[in-house]
Amino acid sequence: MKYITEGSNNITLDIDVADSKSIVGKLAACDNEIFTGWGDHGGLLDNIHIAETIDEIANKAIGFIFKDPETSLVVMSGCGTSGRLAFMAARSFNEKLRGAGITDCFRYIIAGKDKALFTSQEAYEDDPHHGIDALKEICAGKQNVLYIGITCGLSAPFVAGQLDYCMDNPNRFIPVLMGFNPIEMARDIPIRNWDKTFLDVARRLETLSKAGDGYILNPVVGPEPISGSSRMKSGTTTKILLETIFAQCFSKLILKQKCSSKSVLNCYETIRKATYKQSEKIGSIVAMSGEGLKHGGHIYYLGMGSLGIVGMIDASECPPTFGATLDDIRGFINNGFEAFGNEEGDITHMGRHFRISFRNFEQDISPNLSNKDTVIVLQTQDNQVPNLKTGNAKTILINYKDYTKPNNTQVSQPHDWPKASITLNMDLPWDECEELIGADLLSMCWMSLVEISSKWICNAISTGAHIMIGKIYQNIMIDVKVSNQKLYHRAISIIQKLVGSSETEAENALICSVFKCDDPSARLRDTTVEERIAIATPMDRVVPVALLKAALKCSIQDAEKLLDDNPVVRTAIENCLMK
Ligand code: F1P
Repeated sequence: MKYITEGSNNITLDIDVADSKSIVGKLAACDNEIFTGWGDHGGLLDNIHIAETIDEIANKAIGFIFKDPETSLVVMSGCGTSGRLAFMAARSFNEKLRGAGITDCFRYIIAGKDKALFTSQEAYEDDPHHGIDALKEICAGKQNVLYIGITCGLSAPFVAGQLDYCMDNPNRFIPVLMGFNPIEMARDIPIRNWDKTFLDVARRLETLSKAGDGYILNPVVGPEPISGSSRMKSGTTTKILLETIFAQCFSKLILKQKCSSKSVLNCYETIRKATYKQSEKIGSIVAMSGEGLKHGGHIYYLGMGSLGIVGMIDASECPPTFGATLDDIRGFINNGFEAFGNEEGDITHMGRHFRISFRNFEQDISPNLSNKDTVIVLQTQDNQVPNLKTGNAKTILINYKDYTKPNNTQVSQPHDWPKASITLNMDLPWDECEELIGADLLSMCWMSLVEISSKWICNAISTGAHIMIGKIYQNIMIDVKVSNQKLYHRAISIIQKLVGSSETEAENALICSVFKCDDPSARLRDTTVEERIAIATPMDRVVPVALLKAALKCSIQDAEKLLDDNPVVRTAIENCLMK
C-alpha cells in the first residue's frame, strides 16, 4: 500500500450495501483501531512512543511558551479539516486560559484563510510560500513559537513550507509535525516553485527531533472507513492528540496537578464506547437523514457554541468528499460569528453559505423546510438550542448530560422541542472519566469529550446518508472533487483500482474528463497538474465520468449521458464495471 491514510479498510469493503445500523457498527470498529491499533502498529492506548512524545511536547510548551505567554504563541496550522480542527482547538484552549486569567496565546492557521473554515479552498494547500507568509504574519513580534503543523497524509505543501521555515529559524520556533502515516510514506512528489518534497522536510525534522529541537507525532491509526476521508479517524485523532497535549499543560499550569496522558487517552476511549453503544439509534438517524437526502431534502445541524462548530465542520466537508452541494448539509450556531470566534470575524458578506446564525436559519431556511429535510439539534442540558421554526422538517434531538461538579445530578430532559422524531439522550460515563483524570481536570475538559462524541455521531450521519444515496462504491468516494495534488493523485488511484488500468491510462482518462475531450492531444498532456486541478476544481462528476470512460472505452459524451440516465453514481459505476 502506498499511503496508509489513502488505503482501503477491510472492515468497510461492503459498507456501500450495508443497512444503516451496520454502517454505524463498521464505523465504530474502524474508530476502535485508533485506540487498539492497526496491523503491526500499536494504538493510542498502548503506543509508548506516542505517549512519550505527547509528554515531551507538553513539557516544552510549559517551559518555552507558558513561562511568558505575552511574548509567545502556540500556532496550530493545517489545510481543510486539519485547519478547521486547529481553529476549534485554539478557540477552546484560549477560553480556558482566559478563564484562568492567563493571556491567550493559541492561534490557528488554515490554508485559504477563514473562508476555508466553511468551503474548501484546496488550491492554497499546494503552495508552501502561502504557508510561510501566513506563519510569518501571525508570529510577527513574538519571540517563542511552538508550531504544530497538521497534515493527516504527511502531504500538504502548505504545512511543509511552514515546517521548513521553523527549522530555518530555530531560535524562535519549535516545530511539531502531526500526521498519520509513517515518515517513509510522506509525499515524495515535487512541489511547484519549491526545491523540496514533503519527505525531504519530514526527514530534516526527524534528524532535528533526535536532539529534542522538534517533534513528530504520527501514530498510525489505519485506513479511513471511506478511503482517504481523513476527516474521520485522522480528524478525530488530531483532536484527541491536541487536547491530550494541552490537558497536561492546563493541569499543571492552572490546577497545579500532574496528569497522565494515558489516562486522558483512556477517557476518549471510554467515550467512544459509550457513544457507539447507541449504534441502533444513531443508525435510525442515519436512515432518516439519508431517506430525506434521497428525495432531494437537506440536513441541517443546529448547535450551541462548540457543538454548533462540530456540525458546521461536518457539513463543510461534504462537498469535497461526496460531491455534495453547499446546500445539502449545513450547520448553524447561536449568535453566529459572535459565538464562532474566528480570526477574521463576521464574514457573512462572502455569501449566503456564510450566514451561520440561528437567526439566519430562521430567515433563509425555515420558510422552505419540508418533510424531506432533517434538522439535527446538538445540545447539552445546560446549554439548549431554543425552539426554532422547523416547519414540517423531521427534528432529531441529541442531548448530552452535563458533567457538573460536585453534584453530578441528573438534570431534567430538554423540553423545548415537543415534535422531535428521534431523541437520543447521551448519558456519557462521567463517573468513569472522573476516576481516570479526576474531577478538577474533568470539569475543565468535559466539553471536549462531548464534542468528540458528537463528531462521531455527525460523521456517521453525513457519511451514512451519502452512502444511502449512492455516493460510495465499496468503500471508495467516487465523486470526490479534484481540487488539489493529493486529490488529483487519489482520483488516478481510484480509476486504476476500479478499472484495473495502468497509471498512464487512468491519468489520461482523468485528463479527458477535465478537458472534455476523447483523446488527449499532446498539448493537453503537456499541461501541468496545477492547470488541470484549476480547471477541475469547480467541475462536477470529474471522477465518475473518467471512470466510465476508462472502463467502457467510450466517449466523454457517452459517459456523461450514462450518468445523466442514472444519477445514482454508485449504480452507474456498478452497472458498467459488471459488464
Ligand atoms: C487536508 C485536506 C483534507 C480534506 C481533503 C483534502 O488533508 O484538506 O482535510 O478532507 O482530503 O485535503 P491533510 O493535509 O490533512 O492530509
